[in-house]
Amino acid sequence: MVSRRELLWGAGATALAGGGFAGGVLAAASAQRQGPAQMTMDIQSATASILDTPTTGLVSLSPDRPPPVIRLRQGEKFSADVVNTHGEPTAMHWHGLRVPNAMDGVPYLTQYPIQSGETFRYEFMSDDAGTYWYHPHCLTMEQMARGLTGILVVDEARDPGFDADLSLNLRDFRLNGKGEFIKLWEPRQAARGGTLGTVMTANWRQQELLDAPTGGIARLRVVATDVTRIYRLWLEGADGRVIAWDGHPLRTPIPWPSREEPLLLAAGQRAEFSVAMPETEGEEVRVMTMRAHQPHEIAKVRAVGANLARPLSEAPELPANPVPQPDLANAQVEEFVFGWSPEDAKPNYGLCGSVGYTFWSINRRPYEGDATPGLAPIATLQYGKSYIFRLRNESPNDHPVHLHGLTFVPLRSDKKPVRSNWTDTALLDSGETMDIAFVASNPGNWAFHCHIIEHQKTGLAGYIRIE
Ligand SMILES: [Cu+2]
Repeated sequence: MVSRRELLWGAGATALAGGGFAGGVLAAASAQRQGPAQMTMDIQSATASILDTPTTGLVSLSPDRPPPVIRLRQGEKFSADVVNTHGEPTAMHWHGLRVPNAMDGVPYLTQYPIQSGETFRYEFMSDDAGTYWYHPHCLTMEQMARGLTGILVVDEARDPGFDADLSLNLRDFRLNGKGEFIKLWEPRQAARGGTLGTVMTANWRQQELLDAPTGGIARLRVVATDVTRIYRLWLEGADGRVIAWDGHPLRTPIPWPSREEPLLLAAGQRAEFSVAMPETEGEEVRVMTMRAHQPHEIAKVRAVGANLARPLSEAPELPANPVPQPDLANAQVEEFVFGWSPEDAKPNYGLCGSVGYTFWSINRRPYEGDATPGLAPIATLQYGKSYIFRLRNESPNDHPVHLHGLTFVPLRSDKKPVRSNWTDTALLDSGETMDIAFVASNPGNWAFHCHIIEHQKTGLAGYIRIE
């Protein structure tokens, strides 16, 4: 059995220097850390108790814990040796980070799959601080659905000064009452909104409990790493502010969510909150979401220790990340249509999984598969130029569309007000057309796909080239 302490070591709260709140992290994370961080990520089978009985057949980086929160520091080199002892091919992607193309972890597009027994070294530096995540981009429906989705935090070059730094990795598992995996997805759901899990978790726990100083200001990072679900989030029992969205400090405010107006967090997206902890020790802040149309408490943050009595007005400010501003007056418009497109798939020669049929397409073209010889980009962009992508969802389902290697800003939508916050994953509602803008500032071949993994694996994928 995994003790609660060990689970926290793996995935929950992380201590700030001198803080003393729960746990360490896998990469060197403290303010005292010197020089480049190096770590080994050993992909392997895992067993852990998500229900009352142990669940086997999980995939993680240790035998009995969730994938850890990996921390690196803004502007410092990071390197990770991904060691594959799992038996299936894999490749690691760093969702939201503007890494060099060769480090992006997309099989056949940026590297060959890491086969069992092989090691691949990823090395990069992030100019952007904030909350990101990592997951394999090969056999994704197998490996992600079985647990291999972890939070990646890039700490600001200068510590902003929160009293606690907490992370929640939200994801579901498809388990029966005995804790055994059931069929990971259903084709009839893949052709619609996607197959939801049966057990909702935060940090692989059904009722996660984190600690933060009484009366302090906690930074709470919430990451939707589920393969399907669009979370509807709010917090109860505390006042606070939404401070960052998809890794980046807000440019346009997002209101503090409530049950009536929850924050929608789609698969792949992240939100950060400044939370004014209760001033009475033992009181709890409840992290809520909707489950089957009912409010559901997914985690709690408990006030511990002496009252710091720090008002919310003293909440730290986050410095902006150095994302290049698109030149809208001279931007070139490219149009993309996301739609339905059932057909039998063409043969896929790759090692990273093909389901043999498609439901979805971009520009009427279902993705031919990672390893298809001569696979062409769906758009070719000129390095350094500004672009507006007009994203049209002609399907009756929602699609969180993710662009690798770049950070973009939503400009406008024909269905809802959009906020001009930097992001890498835009939730397109059914029937919606949204314009997004960015500078083609990172050369290479960048995957562009829906983050409902069943949609991605059944055609809603492609890549763009910046040259
Ligand atoms: Cu989708």
